[in-house]
Amino acid sequence: MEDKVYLYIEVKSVIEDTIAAIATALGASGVGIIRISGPDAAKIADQVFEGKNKIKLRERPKYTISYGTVYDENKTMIDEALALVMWKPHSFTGEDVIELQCHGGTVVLKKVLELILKAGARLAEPGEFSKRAFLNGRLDLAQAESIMDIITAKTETAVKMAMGNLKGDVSKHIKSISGDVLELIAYLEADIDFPEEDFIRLNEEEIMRRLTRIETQIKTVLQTYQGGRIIREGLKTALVGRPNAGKSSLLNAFLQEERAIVTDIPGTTRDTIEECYNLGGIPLILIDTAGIRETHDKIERLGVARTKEIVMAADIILYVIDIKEGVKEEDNAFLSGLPPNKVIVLLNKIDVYDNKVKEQKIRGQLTGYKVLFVSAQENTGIKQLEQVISQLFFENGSINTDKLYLTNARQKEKIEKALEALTSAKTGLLRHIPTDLIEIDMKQAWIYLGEVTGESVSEDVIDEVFSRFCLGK
Ligand SMILES: Nc1nc2c(ncn2[C@@H]2O[C@H](COP(=O)(O)OP(=O)(O)OP(=O)(O)O)[C@@H](O)[C@H]2O)c(=O)[nH]1
Ligand SMILES: [Mg+2]
Repeated sequence: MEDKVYLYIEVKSVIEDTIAAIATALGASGVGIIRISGPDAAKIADQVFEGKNKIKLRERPKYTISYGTVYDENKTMIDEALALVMWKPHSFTGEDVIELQCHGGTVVLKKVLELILKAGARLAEPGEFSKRAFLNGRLDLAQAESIMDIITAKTETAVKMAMGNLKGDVSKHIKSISGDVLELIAYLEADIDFPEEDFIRLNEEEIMRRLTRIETQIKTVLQTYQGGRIIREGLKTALVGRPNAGKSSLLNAFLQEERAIVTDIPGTTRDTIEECYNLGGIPLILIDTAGIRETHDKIERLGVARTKEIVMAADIILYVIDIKEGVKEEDNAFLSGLPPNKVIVLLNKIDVYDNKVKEQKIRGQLTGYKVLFVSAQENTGIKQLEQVISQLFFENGSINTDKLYLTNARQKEKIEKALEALTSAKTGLLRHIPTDLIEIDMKQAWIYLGEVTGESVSEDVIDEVFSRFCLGK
């Protein structure tokens, strides 16, 4: 444990260079921003930027803006720009930061960046600005990770949730749990170190009670991950079935536009089509696939193979059957290979079908599956389908945005490991093994929880987290 904390301190002390990167997306746009951060930020910026008022940036008060010109080494004008100054520690990174707002063209921005690098800055690695913010104590690790969630959010709900995490919702909760773990460790430690002394001791029953309470809290956090991941990444929903069942028509019905080609020729869809649809804040990633059948057509065969891959990775499989055709052998064969809890069977084309007797028979053939009757053509049953989907994943069928959702896979993994360590401590306690061995498990749990927020974390973990960020963030 000490090793890890020590490493963290060591990393903190090595920031001495100044980094720069283009912080905005490259392409034609009104404004493009270059961010410079580090002890020489102003000195470097002063070499390429000249304010109209002739005042050096390093002499400007914090949070001021200067209008001026960027020149190259031959005093040739490269661009007009605005320079923002932020002195440490009052900046995102906690260091001196200069931001140059130039015109947004790729060539101009790259040229200005090149000049800044020549003047002594180093090109920032992906996520390095955020990494510095973390190392300078501006953000903890879980908060830093939520920045990427905000950038990549697919719906407003996802942004709202990521904002909550940036404010520290996850961190606060995890820190409170890890505080309870630490308190228990302190009791155990006192018992080991001062066995003779007279102080309030926790008996085994009480230790077990507290361990179980912590375990329940951790489990509750972990349970929110499925919902959190869906809000962040979207729910992969595959439309699958035999050719002509109406998969592409259903995609179009969801999107309310003619996105996919629909014909009465079986085998119309060859490649997969993916579209995002906002289902009350849940990003539904609808994937239309090639109808499954044995075929000699080379392209169609590849399409069918792709359908099978998509199905394996899907969160929900909407298995579409043309109700006029009924359930065929191929349907049973395909359905039997799928996990029933992921499948919703859609009996499509009810607009041209009113055989109640046969309907009952079809239902009987599909016991164990959720079955819905729909019509892509007349848009019947789509709302009901939406409700069924949201109820599968969220209590009361809707997202409670006030609730904490764990969204990050790395954080989840660490919390799972903390849970394992706690469970092992409980098993040890039941077997009456010596207290110092139980304490080892407890400390391990505490370290894992600390790795979520970055309180106890190694350099490797830090590098791993920030390498997933985009350039300039
Ligand atoms: N009456 C009726 N016809 C439908 C409905 N849905 C689809 N169809 C028709 O069924 C035919 C096939 O529809 P598609 O959506 O192309 O079927 P698909 O499952 O995507 O077929 P493949 O791409 O070949 O696998 C078309 O002629 C559609 O107009 C429906 O709800 N009612
Ligand atoms: Mg199709």
